[in-house]
Amino acid sequence: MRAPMAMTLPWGSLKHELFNRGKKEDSEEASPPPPDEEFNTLKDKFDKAGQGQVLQFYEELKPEEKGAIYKQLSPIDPEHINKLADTALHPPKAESEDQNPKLEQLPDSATTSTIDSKEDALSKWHDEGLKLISANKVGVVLMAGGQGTRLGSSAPKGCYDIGLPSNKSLFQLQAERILKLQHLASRHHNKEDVVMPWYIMTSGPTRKPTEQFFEEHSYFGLNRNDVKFFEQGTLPCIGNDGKILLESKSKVAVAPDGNGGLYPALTSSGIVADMEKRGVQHIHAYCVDNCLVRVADPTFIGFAAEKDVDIATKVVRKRDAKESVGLILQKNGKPDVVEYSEIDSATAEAKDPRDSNLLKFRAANIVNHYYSFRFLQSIPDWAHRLPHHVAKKKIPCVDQEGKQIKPEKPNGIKLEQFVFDCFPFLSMDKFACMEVKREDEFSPLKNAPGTGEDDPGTSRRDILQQGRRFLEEAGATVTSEDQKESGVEVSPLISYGGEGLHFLNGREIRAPAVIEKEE
Ligand code: UD2
Repeated sequence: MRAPMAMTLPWGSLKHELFNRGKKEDSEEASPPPPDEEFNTLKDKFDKAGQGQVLQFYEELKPEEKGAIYKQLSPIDPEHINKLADTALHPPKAESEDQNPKLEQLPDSATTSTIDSKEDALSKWHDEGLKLISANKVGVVLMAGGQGTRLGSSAPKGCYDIGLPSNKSLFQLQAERILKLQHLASRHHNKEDVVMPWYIMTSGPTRKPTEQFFEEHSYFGLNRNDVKFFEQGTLPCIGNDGKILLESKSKVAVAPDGNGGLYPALTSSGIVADMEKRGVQHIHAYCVDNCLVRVADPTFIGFAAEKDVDIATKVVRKRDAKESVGLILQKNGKPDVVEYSEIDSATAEAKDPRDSNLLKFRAANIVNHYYSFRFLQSIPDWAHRLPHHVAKKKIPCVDQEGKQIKPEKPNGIKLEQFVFDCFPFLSMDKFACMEVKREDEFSPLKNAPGTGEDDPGTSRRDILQQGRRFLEEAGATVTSEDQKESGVEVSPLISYGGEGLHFLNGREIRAPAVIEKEE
């Protein structure tokens, strides 16, 4: 959760920003110290930028420590960091337009709702989406670099076991939805070898444990050649005095660059090139912690393809004015998102002029986006324009004497980019929004067990209740001794979204249960 005082830095023309990210957290192999001449060049660069403090302990470091900090600092441009730090710590007076941006709901032309769309429209989109999947034109991107601080788990969120009867992790549920969809598309359109490549973005802290988890579970039955891990960039943490902070005498304090780091990473890690090689034209990108996520939802893909947009996004109706979600809206005539950490209460609580029972801004972002391949190919033209958001944080670091400090209150800022900040780069006709049912498609895992909202218990509840609804729609009767255990888990390998359960028609199922075989 970002600190409420987060601010958005204005766009800078930071072309080199795209490739000027901090080095990805490299593997452990030790690097030799640099030759004196190369070290002095680096030192001059940082001294000139007033950031020489990052090398203040260099002489006392061991050779491999010298190599490590040299390697970490080399790709960083201190002048560029100064620009970001200065704007972050001394935000310029926003121009009048930004001061009172014209916020409106999205126009009806850019939105559709599965809740009140006609069945034949939905099934047309669904078939079109399955057809594109069967033609190997669809790829999946998972944003899995977040560190799940609020959840209180040190493992990557996708590894989390929300306590289902099967004990499947979020990663396994998502992998099995991909497997099932490949199978459905193959059967529906009579195609062999249907493959949806799964590109998984990690960050420094989540990379190794994520890859290990997939190895240990043999990629959940997926072909490992079609699962590619890549890493987002990092940005240095900055003290309130604008100085880059040291985590230790030989390491700069860095943090993942936000899920907006997806764009430079897709390009620099060769993922866009891999999509091109495979002929992928339609991409679904989503948030790891939503246990109900319909990975590569054919209805969503078919809808976006039919409208021929560059970006489409799914939304649910905002639960209440305080819910920690971004709001999809129109800002100065462009599609945009106002993040929960940056919204003012008047905007959050504004009522719909047409119906005072409804919030005016109720299209809640659920990090569930469609991209056209052509849009991802254009990343180098615009990624440097993505703004940086500022979060004031307590950042462990070392002081002038090299003593470790664990601050009690925010002592600096982390900079991050948001994945939806490219929406305003589009004209409204290249953008679309699809409202979906919260109970079927959104149950985020954000908070520690027992919180009572957006936590493992609500995730488990929502999956099991959905399974119960699937069975009842298929004509089964679900009974249960205990009201609290009235749900049924339906394996994604048996049903992606409730289809194919007719074999249970007329059957009585005693909850809690797991449906994982087609008798
Ligand atoms: C995100 C959305 C918010 C709302 C909410 C709903 C953004 C910027 N905000 O807020 O509008 O939709 O989710 O659940 O999308 N991630 C990375 N690298 C990072 C940071 C995050 O890959 O450096 C991933 C993370 O693993 C997750 C997704 O981005 O899959 C969202 O991250 P989060 O859960 O930290 O975002 P949150 O809940 O603050």
